[in-house]
Amino acid sequence: MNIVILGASGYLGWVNLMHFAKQEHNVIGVDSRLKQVMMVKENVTALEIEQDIFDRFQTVNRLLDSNIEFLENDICGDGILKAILEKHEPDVIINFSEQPSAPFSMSSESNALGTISNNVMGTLRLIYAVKEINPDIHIIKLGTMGEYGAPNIDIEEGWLDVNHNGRTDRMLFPKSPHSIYHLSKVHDSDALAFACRVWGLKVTDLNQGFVYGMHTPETDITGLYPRFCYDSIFGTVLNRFIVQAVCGHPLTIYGTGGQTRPMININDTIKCIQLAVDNPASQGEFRVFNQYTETMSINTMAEIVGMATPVTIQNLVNPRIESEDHYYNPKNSAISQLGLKPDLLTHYQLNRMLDWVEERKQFINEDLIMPSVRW
Ligand code: USQ
Repeated sequence: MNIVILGASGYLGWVNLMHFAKQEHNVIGVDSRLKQVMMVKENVTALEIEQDIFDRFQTVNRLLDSNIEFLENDICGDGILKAILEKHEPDVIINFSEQPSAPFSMSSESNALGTISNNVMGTLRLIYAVKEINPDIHIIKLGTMGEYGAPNIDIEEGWLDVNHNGRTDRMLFPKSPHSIYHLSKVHDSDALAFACRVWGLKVTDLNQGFVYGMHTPETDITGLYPRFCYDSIFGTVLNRFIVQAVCGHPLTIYGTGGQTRPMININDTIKCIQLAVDNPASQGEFRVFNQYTETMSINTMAEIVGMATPVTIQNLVNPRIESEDHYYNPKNSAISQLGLKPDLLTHYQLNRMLDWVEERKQFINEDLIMPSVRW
């Protein structure tokens, strides 16, 4: 199979790239280095010391006996993606190539505009490229559970059966995002649903919870880990708590910590994407998976970390506008029906992560931990 992975050097793109390359697929990784540029702009660093991306790909090819091709391209550019599709004839395109941070998107008007234009334009370029070059290509797109917000009703998987004034229809589930970043993903989903409805494309939209961890079978073989952020802009909450626990910083609970969030281990992300690749959407189908394996309040996360290692806790004034006490009952049966066997957050998982961070403790910059962006 020919697989194009957009956003191939990012936290999720990197581990998926290695996973598919090891299976002897033809894998083409595309990345614009946007994340590195943003990290320099925000003056933050990741915990893993980064090699040059071309060196990294060569190392993976040597260690996994794979033949990944890396293209440094911005898919928002005119004709770039069409040329890639014409040359490499993918069966599936997996799109991770988006500005991924809610705080970054809320840090200034210009970063809000940059987030919307990068993410939505990339999605539209993808739609037009697939429509014109080969509408049979299966698009797998990373969306987010944050598109739904926290409504006071059960959250279905993308679609809702509505009965209104005696008539029924199946409609896209209403969205209530709480950051410009999450809003950009709502626009993406709407655009992809449109492309399925009007042009018959086939799309799987993965509404993913926040991801934690750094270990996958391929990182264990290669020792090449994904970019692991723990700063307040790009780091996700559990990864941050683990770093904070290791360096003895109080765990930064925003507000009361009563907010409940969907989460998924990085290795389960790969398993879900494999399931989506193996079971493609049908022509004209806009298929949505709620891609998370468990939900937990921020307080419970902090307690679980505290059971594995001594921690102190700091309840900060919440820098975000979000409910800290809410109903939350999203459905996620699609991926389990396809056969996902999840790796939940166990003490084994937690201790592995703590050990990995402990080995890199000298690189932790505590100045990056406290939140710097307010909504
Ligand atoms: N939080 C804390 N303390 C922290 C950091 C975060 O209490 O030090 C809280 C936040 O207030 C929020 C929750 O933890 O309620 C999650 O925050 P996050 O920064 O881990 O994740 P978020 O901004 O929601 O976005 C992340 C990813 C994004 C993905 C999304 C899935 O960055 O790419 O789409 O998780 S979801 O959680 O469903 O929105």
